[in-house]
Amino acid sequence: MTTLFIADLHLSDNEPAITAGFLVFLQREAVHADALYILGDLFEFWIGDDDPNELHDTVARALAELHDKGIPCYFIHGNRDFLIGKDFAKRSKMVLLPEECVIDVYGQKVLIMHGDTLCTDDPGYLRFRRYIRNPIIQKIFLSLPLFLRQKIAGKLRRQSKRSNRTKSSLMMDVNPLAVIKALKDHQVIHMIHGHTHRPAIHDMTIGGRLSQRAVLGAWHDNGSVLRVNPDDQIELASFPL
Ligand code: LP5
Ligand code: MN
Repeated sequence: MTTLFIADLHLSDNEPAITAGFLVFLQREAVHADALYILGDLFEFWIGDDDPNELHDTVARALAELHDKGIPCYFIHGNRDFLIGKDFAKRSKMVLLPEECVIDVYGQKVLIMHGDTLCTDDPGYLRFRRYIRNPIIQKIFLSLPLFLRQKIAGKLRRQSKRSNRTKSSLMMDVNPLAVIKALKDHQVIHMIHGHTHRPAIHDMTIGGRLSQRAVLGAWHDNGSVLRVNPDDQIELASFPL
């Protein structure tokens, strides 16, 4: 019995090895799991469920197959694929979860999220996030022709890469106080997130209580997965693609 958590695969046509590795992961590992949680940035970017990209179909079919074998898949949006909507969820048979969610993992309450909102030392990003998460802005964006959406997404990606080069490593990591606040707000001592691409399991003491924050790794040359089993054992593993 195992529950699996992954994030930050950034699937795209430019990285066929990661897609191939993901499909193998679904067929070899996820198929034996109790559930699969994808905590955002499954795709490099997402410009609408109506994008006729074949990769999206391949991934939707593979996830739907997993569901049909009895393994539920849950998804939390990342900062790249926050526009994944009900249509893709239906095609892939994934359950879309809210951006912060407390789940029960073998009797243990765990807060899951993408992790970008914990990066409170990066006010520029948080401002940008507020803007692009505005439902009116999203509606306008989704009503644009696909080629224009593609162009804007490309521009935003280039802009993001440029601005990330100027940000300090500390600025792009989570803020410790934001972590404590999230745990307190949700009254939990366990948290799992991605986004920072700094896979680790951090043990902390908060208010005299042992607490744990697991950070999922991004998929590049290797895949990355967090395995949790009923004996409260958690393992952060990396595997070749
Ligand atoms: O993604 P990553 O890892 O590079 O960096 C993130 C933050 N960047 C982003 C932007 C995404 O990469 C781009 C997503 C494209 C989605 C496609 C759909 C678009 C729909 C839009 C309309 C509804 O999330 C980065 C963080 C980093 O994580 C670490 O946490 O620092 O934040 C930024 O780069 C934001 C900048 O700091 C501020 C950007 C101002 C942008 C102004 C753009 C003007 C161009 C307008 C074009 C129309
Ligand atoms: Mn991210």
